[in-house]
Amino acid sequence: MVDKLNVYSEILNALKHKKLHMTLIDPASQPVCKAVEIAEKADKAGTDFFLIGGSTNINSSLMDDTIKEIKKITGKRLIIFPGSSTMISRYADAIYYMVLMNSNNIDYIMGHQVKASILLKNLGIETIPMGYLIFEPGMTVGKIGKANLIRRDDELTALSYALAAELLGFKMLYLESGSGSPTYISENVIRKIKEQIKIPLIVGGGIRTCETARKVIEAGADIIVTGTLLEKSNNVYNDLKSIINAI
Ligand code: 1GP
Repeated sequence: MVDKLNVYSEILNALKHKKLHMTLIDPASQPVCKAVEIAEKADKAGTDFFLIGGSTNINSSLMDDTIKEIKKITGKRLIIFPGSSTMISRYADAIYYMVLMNSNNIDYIMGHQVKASILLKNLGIETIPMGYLIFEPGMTVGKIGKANLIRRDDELTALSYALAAELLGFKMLYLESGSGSPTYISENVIRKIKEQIKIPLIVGGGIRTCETARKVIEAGADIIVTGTLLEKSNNVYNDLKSIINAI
């Protein structure tokens, strides 16, 4: 039987050999059957992990259905990428236990985490503590999360948050420009942060081409996340394959 409590170790082990790609599936963006179709193609294209979640219109029953169905077609790990404490599914392999560090709303800093803690403990689900930073333009998650958006070129503020994340003991750091963003996290910001922190660095938002993926990885990202590309693409397999090859 696969040990349920080792997703973080699997990520660290995989990072010893290569950069990683994570496929984000937002259950609110399409019917479950379409989410499964996307996941199947992403799996074949070589994605490493699946993130399931989003900012709005998702409850635990939709999370359950989506995760259960995707598990039927892949052996890869499914990690909850929660927008709130109501998006927990017992069927996931792990959850990013995130703190939106630059939120102006205490709910996203310590509210949802506290609301979910007893359930998470009872389910025995692996939690991966993660610092989450939202940059301009932020898109939906920036608005919902009441983020005090970090300017795209503000390396000093970004670095201050990143160091705080590591000093607080977070096991990963996620730099987000927002799903569907027209821009992606600046290479200078990624480079500056990567020089100073040791925890794995995830970058997402606005990555739609292999050129962008390569730039983000070369700047120092350990893991890239793509979501919107897969929802909009007419050829998920090819588009994703070229990004995964690039990284
Ligand atoms: C959103 O970073 C992810 O949380 C993915 O963004 O949908 O723009 O790929 P995209």
